[in-house]
Amino acid sequence: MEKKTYGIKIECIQGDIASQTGIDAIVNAANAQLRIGGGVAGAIHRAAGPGLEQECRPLAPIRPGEAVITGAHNLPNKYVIHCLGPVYGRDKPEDRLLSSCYRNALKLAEQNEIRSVAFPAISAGAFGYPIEDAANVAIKTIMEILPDLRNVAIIRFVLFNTSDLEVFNSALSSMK
Ligand code: AR6
Repeated sequence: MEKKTYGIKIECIQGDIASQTGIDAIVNAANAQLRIGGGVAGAIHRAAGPGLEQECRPLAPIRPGEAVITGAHNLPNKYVIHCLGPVYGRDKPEDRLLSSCYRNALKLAEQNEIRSVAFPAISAGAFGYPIEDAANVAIKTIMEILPDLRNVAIIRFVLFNTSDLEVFNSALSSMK
């Protein structure tokens, strides 16, 4: 589904974050070392090629809630914004740290005059964040930031499977 608020389009789709043609920046659910890993990070680094890890090396490590930006190498985008989400049950307070990921990613997007950004469900895989809670934090945070955005006009959530898509759709539709 999609929604337009403050002139900004927010949409949720099912798909692979590493094949978002036509989107300026994709967001990586990174590890602290910004290395290739599993899940989103694995898909992004495999599609980007080894140049991405090389560019990431001097930027690591990052802490939960932080974000850094790099080029996109062989991906069909201009930038990758790498966020380290909280490990559920370990990095606290989880909701604040997860919210910071979205805030810091959008701050970098604004600074780099990025028009469109695609996010995965940060922390909702290997890091164990329950998908409903992760979706609510993600959508609520985005809604709070919308009035401050000047450059970003499209925010896309890319969910890997239909059940996660339904959860994000219902979080989005329940927001004013
Ligand atoms: N496109 C979109 N979503 C995906 C994709 C994909 N290609 N692959 C998985 N997902 P995760 P995290 C979904 O584990 O929880 C890594 O190993 C997945 O179903 O990628 O933040 C890193 O190296 C889940 O809903 O990120 C870190 O160590 C969501 O994306 C650690 O995992 C996030 O899953 C980060 O864990």
